Amino acid sequence: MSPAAPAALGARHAPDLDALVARLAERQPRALGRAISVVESGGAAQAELVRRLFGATGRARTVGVTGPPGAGKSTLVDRLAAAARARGETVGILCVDPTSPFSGGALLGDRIRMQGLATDPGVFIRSMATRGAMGGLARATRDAVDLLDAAGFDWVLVETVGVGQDEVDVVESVDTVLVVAVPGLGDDIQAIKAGILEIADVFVLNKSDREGADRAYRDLALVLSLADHDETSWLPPILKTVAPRAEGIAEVLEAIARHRAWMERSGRLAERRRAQLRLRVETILKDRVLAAARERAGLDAALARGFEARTDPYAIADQLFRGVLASEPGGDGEGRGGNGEGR
Ligand SMILES: Nc1nc2c(ncn2[C@@H]2O[C@H](COP(=O)(O)OP(=O)(O)OP(=O)(O)O)[C@@H](O)[C@H]2O)c(=O)[nH]1
Ligand SMILES: [Mg+2]
Repeated sequence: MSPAAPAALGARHAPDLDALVARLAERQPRALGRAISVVESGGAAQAELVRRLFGATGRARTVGVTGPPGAGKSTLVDRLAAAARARGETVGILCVDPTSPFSGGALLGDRIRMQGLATDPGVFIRSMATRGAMGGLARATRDAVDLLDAAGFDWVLVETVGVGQDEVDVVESVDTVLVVAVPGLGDDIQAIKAGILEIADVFVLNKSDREGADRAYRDLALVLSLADHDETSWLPPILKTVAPRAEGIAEVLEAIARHRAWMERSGRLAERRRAQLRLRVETILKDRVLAAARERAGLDAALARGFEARTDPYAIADQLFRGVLASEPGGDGEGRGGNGEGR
C-alpha cells in the first residue's frame, strides 16, 4: 500500500478530527452526535476516527436489547439507564431501526426526553437508521458503540427493532444480549425459537402484568430447556419485568453483571471479542473489495457486457477481482489501469 495515501488523508481530516476527538473525551453531546454522523457517512473519515479512538475502547459494559416491535424495549432501556444513573454510572444509548429512513435522535430520544433522562449530562441518546449509513448500518453501529465506549460511558445500550438479520448483526457487536418477549403472542415464541434463541444471554419477559405471563414464562423455559447446553455453558435466565413501573429492573441489571462475570471467568469474553473483530474486519474487507470493483474495475460496465454476452456470474466476478488486484489502491482514481504495484 502506498504510504502517500494515508498521509494525504491525515492532512485533509486531521484538524477537524483532532478537535472532535478532544471533545469526545469530555462527552460533549454535540461532539458525540457529530462523531456518530462521521461513522454513518462512511469513507476515510469513518476509518480515521475509529483508528484514533480504538485504543480507548473495551471498557464499557455493552448491552443489546432486541425483540419484537412494541415489546417495551425502549421503556426497558430507559429504566435500565435510570437505574445505572442512580448508581452514578454514565450511559450511552443507541436506538437502531433498520426499517426507518430517519436518524438523528427522533424515535427513542422523544420517549426518553419525556422521562427527563435526556437533560442528564450522564446520558447520551442517539437514533441510527438506514439513511446515511454508507458502510452499512451494522458497521456504523459497531463503530458508534466504540465511540461511546472510548468517550468513557460506563454503559452502552443498543436497542434494535425487530428480529431480522440486521438485528442479529447489530447485537453480535455487544457483550450481553437481552431478548425481550411479551406474553400472549405465541408467534413471538416461535420467532424467538427460529431466529434469536442462540443470541440471547438474558430473556426478559416484559409486560408481565398482562394476562398469560405465567404461560409465556413456561413456554420460554421449555424452549430453553430443549436447547443444547452442558454444565460449562451459560443458561440464559428468564426475568419477568413490568418496565413502566421499573419492576424487575434490578434483577435484569444483576443478571447482566452475572453474565459478564461468567464471560470473564470462562474466557468467553475474549472469545466473543475475537469473533467480533473477525466479523468487523471481514465486513470492511467485503465493502472495500466491492467498492474497488465499482470504482476501479468497472463493475457496472462488466455487468452490462456480461449480461449481453450471457457470461456466467463466476467468470464476471473473476474478471472483476483480477481488476481489483491489478489496480492501485487508495488513490482517487489515480491508480486506474494498474501498474502492478498492487500485485
Ligand atoms: N402493560 C405494560 N405496558 C408496557 C410495558 N412495557 C412497555 N409498555 C408499553 O408498551 C408500549 C410500547 O413500549 P416501547 O417501550 O415503546 O416498546 P418498544 O419495544 O421500544 O417499541 P418499538 O421500538 O416501536 O419496537 C408503550 O405504550 C409502553 O408504555 C409493561 O411492562 N406493561
Ligand atoms: Mg423502541
